[in-house]
Amino acid sequence: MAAGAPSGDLFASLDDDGGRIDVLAEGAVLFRGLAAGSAPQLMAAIIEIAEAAPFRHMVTPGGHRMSVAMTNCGAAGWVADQRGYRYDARDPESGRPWPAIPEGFYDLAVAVARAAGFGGFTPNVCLINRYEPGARLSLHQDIDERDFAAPIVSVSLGLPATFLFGGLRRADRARRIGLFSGDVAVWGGPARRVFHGIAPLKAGDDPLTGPYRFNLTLRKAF
Ligand code: MD6
Ligand code: FE
Repeated sequence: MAAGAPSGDLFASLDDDGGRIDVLAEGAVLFRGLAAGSAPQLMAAIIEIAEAAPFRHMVTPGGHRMSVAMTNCGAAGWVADQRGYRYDARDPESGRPWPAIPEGFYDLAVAVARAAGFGGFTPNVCLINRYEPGARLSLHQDIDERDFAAPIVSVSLGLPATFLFGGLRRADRARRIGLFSGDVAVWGGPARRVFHGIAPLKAGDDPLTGPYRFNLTLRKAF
């Protein structure tokens, strides 16, 4: 963990001079810049994963080619195709198991979840999203996991993005929240099923990721 990382319960950590913490909703906590120090190592691990399981633009059951490119690591990976959305133990492109979750991803997710009040988080999958300029993620809920008691830990790397944070109904008005490289969010509890998305990425040149934004989401899928 980076120096100054929050530890212990959330409210104690608010009193530390570690970093800024934004509470988006009950159960949704954003640790600003927490992973900034480890971003180069996280990025190196993403490159290694993508050598074994390349980024690809999945096609949704409705026939829409996603503008976000995705890959996965862990015991299963999230996939979309004509048949639907699911977690699959194998990469459909290669027929091979997905690469393992790097220790650095796992340890970060467990520690940040604990700091947000979710002790005992044992993620077994990690989705990796890559955004190029104009790429977006439309409003969605993450409901393909079996266990909604476990939170999701989300790490942003590279170019900034605007996160759309809605409510429990698709029509609920979404707040717009800036996400920057190194920001780590934990969502669980009542916030676990809120609708959310990413606005079209603005072009830029990040020292670490060049023209891209990456996002890791660590989950307990089953
Ligand atoms: C992204 N994130 O930041 C997309 N889902 O690129 C998500 O869709 C997401 O950040 C569930 C929980 C946290 C997230
Ligand atoms: Fe999501």
